[in-house]
Amino acid sequence: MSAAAPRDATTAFARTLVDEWVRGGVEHAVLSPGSRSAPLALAFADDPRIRLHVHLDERSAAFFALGLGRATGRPAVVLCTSGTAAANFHPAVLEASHGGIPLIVATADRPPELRGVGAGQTIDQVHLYGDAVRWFVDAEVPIDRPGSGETWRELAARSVIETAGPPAGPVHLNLPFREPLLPTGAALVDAPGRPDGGPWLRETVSGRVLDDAALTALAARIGATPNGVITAGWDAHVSPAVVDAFAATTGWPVLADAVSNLRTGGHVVSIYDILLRDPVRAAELRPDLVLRLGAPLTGKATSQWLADLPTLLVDPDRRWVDPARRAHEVVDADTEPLLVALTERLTERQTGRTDGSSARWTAHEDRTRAEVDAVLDRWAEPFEGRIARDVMAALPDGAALVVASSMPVRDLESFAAPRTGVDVHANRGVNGIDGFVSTVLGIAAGHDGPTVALVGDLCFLHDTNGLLGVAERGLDAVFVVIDNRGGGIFSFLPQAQLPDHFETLFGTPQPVDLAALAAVHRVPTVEVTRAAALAPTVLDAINAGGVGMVLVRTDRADNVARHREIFELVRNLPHSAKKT
Ligand SMILES: Cc1ncc(C[n+]2csc(CCOP(=O)(O)OP(=O)(O)O)c2C)c(N)n1
Ligand SMILES: [Mg+2]
Repeated sequence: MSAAAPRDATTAFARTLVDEWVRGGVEHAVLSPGSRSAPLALAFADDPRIRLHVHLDERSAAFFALGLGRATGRPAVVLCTSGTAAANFHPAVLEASHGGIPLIVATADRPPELRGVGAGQTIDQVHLYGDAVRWFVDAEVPIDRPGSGETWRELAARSVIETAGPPAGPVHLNLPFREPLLPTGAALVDAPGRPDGGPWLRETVSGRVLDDAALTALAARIGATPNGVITAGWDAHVSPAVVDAFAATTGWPVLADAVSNLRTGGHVVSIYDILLRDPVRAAELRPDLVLRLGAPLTGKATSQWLADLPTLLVDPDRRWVDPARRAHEVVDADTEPLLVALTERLTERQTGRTDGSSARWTAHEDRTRAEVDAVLDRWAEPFEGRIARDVMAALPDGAALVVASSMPVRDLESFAAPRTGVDVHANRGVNGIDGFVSTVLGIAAGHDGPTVALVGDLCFLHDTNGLLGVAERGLDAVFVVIDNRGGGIFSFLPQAQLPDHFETLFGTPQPVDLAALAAVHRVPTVEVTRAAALAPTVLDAINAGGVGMVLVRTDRADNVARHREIFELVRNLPHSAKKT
């Protein structure tokens, strides 16, 4: 190479981005093969501080990166080549956006002179994901000019800040590269980072706390209401101990969805979804005020019961997740400090309420749960509600449970008992049944303990490309697949009464042998045929290590019948003698 050879800007740019991302806390990169993305692919591969995951299918790659973001709270970078590859990231970008998950999306692109002229593998990637991203940049082609290094560092460092939000969400860097794409061997353009080894940019953030007057007014309102409830959905961002202390002080129960990670503590009610299907109890238990933490509860029965009740919506990120328009007042403050401050204020007025509604609820919780559990325990054949209950109960402390959309997330809400020690994850941002296998494997890659998934057959089938190469990834995950041969959820909906169309348009059973399909990917399957065998089989599969499947077959019609039997049983339990 002669002394006059131009310095290599492309390689320097790629290595600078990776260095800056690492300084910002990025540990994982996920990529799919391609040529235009080669500069960054090589920079990731050559940096020992990065754990690199390569996935053929971009849709799977992006969901894997989403899973990493879920498990670690830090962004993974997902990289692809130009063209339709970038479009395959879209579902995961949407879930990251609506689910509030950090994710740095890097799409390689052709340089400007090759756009709009019919060049191969070229589409318009500018603002490809619309307003689903927190930040978009169509970067400049890397060139050697004074100050480029600083621009590159600022780009990567800012992407880390922007993806953290609040609210956290995806950012999109569209990165055009001009050939040559591989290192030229010439000296690199100089792009030194901060000498202390830290990121180029740091952000100072302040929490959102209510001022004194607002806090006093809110505490007065809550303190004057003995008959209130707290509801906790996903995305609540508060620790169970703080919610429990607040519940103790107000005397209010915590109706906690399993996906809130708050279904633990002495004031928690887990049986509400079944309980409130009984119109008599639903009327008896009607509160005067609702404090909502995180997203709404999942089940329809509870959400209808909550209609028209005065609701305080704690919404620190102003995400306005209030599809049924329940909110009467939006409280714009970080949940944890808000509840701590309210608990202090309320404690000054009184120490623990005895006239709160919590006692009534917990009596129902104990009694109704025992009745429901006794019926479930008597059913020897696998029942989907019991599967959800038993998987949650069987997990060792430190496990992550990833629950799929459709019936699994609903059954977990209806049937899982309170417990500590499990991190529950679900793609509830847009409730897709896509990308699930990859999300689970991404969570497994970012989580220290065992990872177990609860998923229906169609959701599992939707993303079996996520299993490509799984036996070589060194991951541990157990997929508990409920094979009811189709979409069991639709049997609960009015279309179940359309016999001419139901199976073809909604049930859609797939003629696939799931165990054989898993075997193609060298994933072993154990089939469970007795309900009582599920928990020990899941534990065995965890202990075996690697990725495995536990298959449980159920019948859709029988499943609906047994759900209804449970609801009927609860309606027929003796009601309290007291007339309301
Ligand atoms: C990407 C996507 N496509 C379609 C749907 C609509 N959908 C919701 S549930 C469901 C069926 C899921 O079946 P399965 O995973 O077997 O769970 P089950 O209903 O049997 O519990 C479908 C197609 C969706 N939520 N997401
Ligand atoms: Mg199914």
